[in-house]
Amino acid sequence: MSETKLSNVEYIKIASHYLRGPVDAELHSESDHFSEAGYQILKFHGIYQQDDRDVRKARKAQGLGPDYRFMIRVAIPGGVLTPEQYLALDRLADELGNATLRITTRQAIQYHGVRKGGLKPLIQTLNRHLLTTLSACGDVVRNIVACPAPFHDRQRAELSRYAKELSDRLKPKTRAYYEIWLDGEKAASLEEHEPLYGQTYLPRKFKIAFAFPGDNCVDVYTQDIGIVPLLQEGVLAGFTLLVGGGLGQSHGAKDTRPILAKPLTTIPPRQLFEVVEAIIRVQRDHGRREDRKFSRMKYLVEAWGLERFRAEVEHYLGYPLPEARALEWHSGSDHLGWHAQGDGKLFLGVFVENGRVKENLRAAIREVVQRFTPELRLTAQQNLLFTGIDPADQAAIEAIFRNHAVALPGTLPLVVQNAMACPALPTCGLAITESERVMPEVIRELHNLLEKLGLAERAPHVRMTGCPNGCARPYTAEVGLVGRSLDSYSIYLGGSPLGTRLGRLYRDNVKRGAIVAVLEPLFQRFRTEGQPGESFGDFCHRIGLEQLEGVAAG
Ligand code: SRM
Ligand code: SF4
Repeated sequence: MSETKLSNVEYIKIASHYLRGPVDAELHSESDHFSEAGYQILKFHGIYQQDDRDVRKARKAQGLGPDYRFMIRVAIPGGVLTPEQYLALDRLADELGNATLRITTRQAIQYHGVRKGGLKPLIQTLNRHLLTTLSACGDVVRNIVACPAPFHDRQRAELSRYAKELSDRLKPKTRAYYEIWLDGEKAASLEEHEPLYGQTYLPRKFKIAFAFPGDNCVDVYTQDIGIVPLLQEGVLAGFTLLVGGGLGQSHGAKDTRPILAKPLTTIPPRQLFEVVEAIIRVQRDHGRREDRKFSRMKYLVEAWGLERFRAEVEHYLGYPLPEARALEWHSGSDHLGWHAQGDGKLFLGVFVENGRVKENLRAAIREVVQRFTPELRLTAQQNLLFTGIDPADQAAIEAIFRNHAVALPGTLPLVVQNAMACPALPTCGLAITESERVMPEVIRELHNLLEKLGLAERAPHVRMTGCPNGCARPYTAEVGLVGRSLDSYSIYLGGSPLGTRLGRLYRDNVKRGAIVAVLEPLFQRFRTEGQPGESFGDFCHRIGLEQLEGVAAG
């Protein structure tokens, strides 16, 4: 790491003394917000400083500064919540947030609109319910994602256990979180250590997900490390590790781009933790720290190539890594609707539009949790599973949703329930366009078109984001809509419904109101030329975007 070339955030991390300063001091100041250094360190504690962008201009015109509010992200490994934890999260949304909960694309929960004075009470209450925001954001391993389907078998149970244990092992060890938010005693000595991360933590955020074999609901190729169990005769025989995935790109930085993770190795289960830690160490020591646009591990893997990367991991481990086994996928969809768990119980996957739990939906979920106390699981596609349900309660649960006028999967258009959008405006500081607030309209307009063409049952997976960072993973979708400039979007096509292929840029700068019209000729051609069982994404990929461009122009 060259002294002269570090990015500013690296110096802030060093000066923070293991994530303390200046958050510890600024939390108690009169100000309604934190300094730049405080803002950077807050992220490691799961907090983002934001302002209400809807009122930014008007306030400026009145000579006022930003209306500061905070986003708090609760890290929930594998998205597993007890009913008590869920009800506590729900109460806090009214007490300290904006009366909504936001299920994220990594099985976490976010609060928006929290004031500075609400941060400490919120975190303290979460902690009483054994929930934490530590390392939900920041240059560390983020919330570990795992396929949430609660089928009752040994392999699923083992997957959850590995995900939880890995998450515990990779949490930062600093006591700063306890000192600042939970009034823990100050560390007796300043000789604190982060054995894995060191005092500058990782060069950038780091993401890990476990998929279940064949079921890619977690988008495993978009992770820094994707982990796929190897099952042999029903027994967990190993794990295949994929490395170097990530989706973010910046308009201004030409060499930034989405990249899918590549298969590195297949190892026995007992080696999982040490190999994952060795990969993290390689990124810690060799990832770029001078320019944060190029600091993700995907750029290191690209720059070195997979063979050199593997050799470096082997060097840290002291033993060679075998080749990766081939992977096969049969589904990339979420686990919506009613399913038998295999233990006499049922689970119900409920669609949460763009992950936003609010109003009627929030009331219905609360009532089901209070009356039937199911364990809950958040999905990586922003939805919610109620698990361990007695079949005798099925009708009563459906009645609760009906009474609250909430549509259950199966009664919703397919294209709607397969869609995702990121929060964007008014909370996200990086948003260029709307996303969550306009997706309901765009997706229903698309549904009307698909219905008109008789394609409603062959609906593609559509994902929208308000900027190119890719938070709702638009680049692996069949149709990706990415905020480009004021109310205009780039359209990406040709991703696979299995999440195994990136879409390609089809059109740039399409006004929101014109998106469906631009897609119409393509769906018309899909209707006549699509092969039986072929998805729209596979069709676009087979025909090729250059050919499709001709269709649109014609
Ligand atoms: Fe994200 C930054 C929201 C998943 C790539 N993301 C942000 C911030 C924190 C904006 C900021 O830095 O100021 C957004 C907060 C908006 C708000 O108001 O809530 C934000 N990201 C989200 C969430 C909530 C979107 C959602 O619809 O659920 C997801 C939270 C996940 C979690 O619980 O941890 C979320 N973000 C993702 C994903 C998808 C994933 O991880 O599976 C990606 C693409 C995968 C990847 O990381 O490559 C993603 N977010 C980014 C990036 C680009 C990173 C890059 O390497 O280029 C940024 C910007 C950055 O880091 O500088 C970003
Ligand atoms: Fe914000 Fe962009 Fe992420 Fe959407 S994709 S939440 S606009 S950073």
